[in-house]
Formats: sequence, C-alpha cells, structure tokens
Amino acid sequence: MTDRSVRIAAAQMGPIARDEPRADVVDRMIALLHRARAGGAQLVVFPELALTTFFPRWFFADWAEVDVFFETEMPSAATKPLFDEALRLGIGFSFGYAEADDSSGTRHRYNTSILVDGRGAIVGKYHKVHLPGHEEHEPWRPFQHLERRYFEPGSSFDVWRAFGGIVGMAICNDRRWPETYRVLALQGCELALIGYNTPIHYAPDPTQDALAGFHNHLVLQSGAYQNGMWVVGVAKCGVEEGVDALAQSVIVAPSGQIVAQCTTAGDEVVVAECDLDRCAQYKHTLFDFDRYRRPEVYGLITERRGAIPPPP
Ligand code: CDT
Repeated sequence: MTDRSVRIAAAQMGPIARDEPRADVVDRMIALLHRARAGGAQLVVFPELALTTFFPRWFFADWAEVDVFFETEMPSAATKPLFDEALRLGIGFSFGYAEADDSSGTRHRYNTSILVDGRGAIVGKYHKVHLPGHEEHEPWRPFQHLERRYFEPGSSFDVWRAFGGIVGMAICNDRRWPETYRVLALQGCELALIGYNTPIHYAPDPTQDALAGFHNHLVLQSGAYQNGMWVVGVAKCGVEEGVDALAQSVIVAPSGQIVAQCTTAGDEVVVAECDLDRCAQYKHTLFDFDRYRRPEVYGLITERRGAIPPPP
C-alpha cells in the first residue's frame, strides 16, 4: 500500500422498476454506501442511469413521458440524502443519471455521470459520447434501445485530479471503443469509472448474447492494460421490466487482471485496494506513449469515421 492507494467500491445495482420512487432507489444507494464503508471504501462507483429504470427500452412519442426520468438539478431533492450521508462518512462517489440542462434556454438532454469528492463537491461531470441503439421506434425488436433518440452525445473525454490521482469517466457503450481509454490515457488517466446497463439480448445479432459477459470483461481488461490504468466497471443488472441485463461488475488493475468481481445479479458491493502508483509500471514501460506511440501514422483515427476499403 502506498500514499496513492485508494479503496474503491463497485456498487452494483439490481433492477429498478419503472414505478420505483427515486427516494427508494436512493435508500438502496445509501445502503450500498454503508456496505462499501464497512469495507473501508473511500470512493463508491454506482452504475449508469442509477436513479431510474433503463427507460430507453421504451418508445415514448410524448416528451413529457420521457422527462419524468430526467433530473433538472443535482443534487436534487431526491438525491440530497445520498450526498449528505456520503459527506457525513467522508466518502466520494460517482453515479449516472439522465440530465435535462435548461441553462441555455433550450432543453438539452444527456446521459451523464458525476464524480463527487469526499467533501461533497461535484468535481467532475461527463456526458456520454458513444450513444448506442437507434433513433426511431423499431417495433420488430422485443424491446427498444432509444438512447440515440432521447440523448444528445457528449463532446469530450475529460479527467480530473481527485482521490490523489487522475480520474476519468465513461459510460457503458463507451467501454467498447478503444478511443475512449486512449483519449483518457493521453491526459494521464489512472482510474476510469464506467457504469453500464447492458441488455443481454442484442436484437440485431442474437449470436452475441452468449458472449455478453466475455465481451464486457474483454473490453474493460484490454482498456486497463493497454493504457496502464485502473478500470471500474459497474452494472445495473438483473431482470428489469422483463429485460435481463448483464451483471459481472469488476475492478480491473493496470495489468488487465480482475481484482474484484460481483457474483450476483442484484445490489452488491465489492471493494479493492487500488494503488494508483501501479499505473506507472505500465505507463513507463511497454506503454510508454511518449517513447513508442506513432501518432503520425494514426491520422485516419481522427480523419475518418467509417471504414473505406480499397477499390476492388
Ligand atoms: N447502455 C448502453 O450503452 N448499453 C449498450 C447496449 C448496446 S446494444 C444497443 C452497451 O454497449 O452495453
């Protein structure tokens, strides 16, 4: 253990029913906070869209029906007890929620995560960059995935100095894209916090269903290893409104090894000692970016969006 060791809890959450009041969900989060505290945690990571059911599974023609799932302020009246209890315990936390931002006079909706330090201050906010799914109602699917209808994409991956290190956030589908981790790592990121809601059934290609758990760990572990950072992946999981979502929340070391993993598909806490100094072991050797990367060869990564094969 060094000065830069942080005890981190992955606070996995089981299903949230459509009619479950925010206050009940926040009570569950406070119970998880207490369990994390009992394990000595200094930072507790909750999932994506932690305050409500995963509403993009439904098509709503009327925005008024969608907006009930959004927060217009943070802390809100409903989440204040979580902020208060974490402050009392001196624990930091991160969670995802649907954010409605009216500050410009026009409503903007984001899939958001925040990072709160041990003194109760919101030190970081992130808007999900990679929005999966579709824009229009697709009745052939057993359930919808309308994130692209309900949210605007975020426009940056940022990092913050917090918990004695350099911390970044990403959300769910972001974890499948190597660019996410690399852009964070190019800012020195040592700890990436990533909440997710991953339906196990993937309607466009159901052959992937059996691989959902494998793909989850594949991307979290490779992101950690290839960038020399700790990665905390936290699920909202279990059968929620009839849709089964992946569990298997993990804390991954910069070596790519899983050091803690949830074993249920419900509310559960696992804690790991995360020594941020271990990042240097990878960042200063095999993945010494400054020495070994060849950005002059990688131009297509930012110049081109989709693949253009050579002419036949
Ligand atoms: N929440 C989220 O981003 N889920 C996606 C589902 C992809 S299928 C539309 C994920 O990548 O896990």
